[in-house]
Amino acid sequence: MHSILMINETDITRLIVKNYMEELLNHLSIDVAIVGAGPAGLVAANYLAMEGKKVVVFERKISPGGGMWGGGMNYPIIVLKFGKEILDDIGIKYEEQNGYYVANAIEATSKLIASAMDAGAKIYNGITVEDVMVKNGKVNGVVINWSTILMTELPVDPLSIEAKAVIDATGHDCYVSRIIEAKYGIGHKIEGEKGMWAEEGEKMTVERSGEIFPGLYVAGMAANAVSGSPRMGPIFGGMLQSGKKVAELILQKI
Ligand code: 48H
Repeated sequence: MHSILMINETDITRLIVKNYMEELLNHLSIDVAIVGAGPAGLVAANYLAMEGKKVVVFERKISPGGGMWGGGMNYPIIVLKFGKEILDDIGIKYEEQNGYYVANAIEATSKLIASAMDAGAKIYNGITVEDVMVKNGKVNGVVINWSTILMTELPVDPLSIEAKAVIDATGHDCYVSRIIEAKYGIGHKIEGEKGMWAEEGEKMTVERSGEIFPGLYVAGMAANAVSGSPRMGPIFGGMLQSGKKVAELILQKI
């Protein structure tokens, strides 16, 4: 006898496949593709989605959040000198101590994720951006594949998503920028990050965040590495401000 409470495995499968596919089909052509769901990418997603832009964040791991969950050396606490206005915008609690702002890394990371989604950004996890589309000298989309396919090295071709702007927020690897530098050049070599110097690293990361190739913007640790700036350790204001700056630059253009 069938009751309304009966659970059917194929119902579950149908709902998952249908909902995922419908959403994906609705996001084949978007305003901004963000590569990497670390703090910089998530902040950019927040500010772009708040302005009504169609934004998708592609994250190769199963869990978005990047390197912020672990704070410093896995003490889940983050420290900011600058950028507290971003904590306010997102609703992340903090305390002022000795001229710094101190927040819980788990609260901060989960709220960045939730608020981006509340604002309308989509986050696709388990998907790696393996390349970008370039037409007439401009980046105009991302080339994606399941992370699991890349991990198993199966020879499976990727799919493509068209975007008016792409943000490389892949952190230390600056993966997308390296592809563009190798295939087209960005006017200088990518040196990678330098040794620790928190104050200079924070400042330079924000300064160097922006468009490095037509249609390609770089944010967060990726901007730091592309510009050969000093690393800054677990102080996160630069990451947040970088994501916001890139969102504002893109909003002026699209
Ligand atoms: C899809 C990808 C791909 C790809 C990578 O490392 P992140 O947290 O990056 P940021 O820049 O938002 O924040 C950096 C910060 O966490 C940090 O490491 C700091 C401040 N370090 C200072 C120091 O001195 O060490 O996040 C990047 C995300 C990760 O989740 C990756 O899995 C993801 O990008 N990712 N996603 N396609 N090709 N490459």
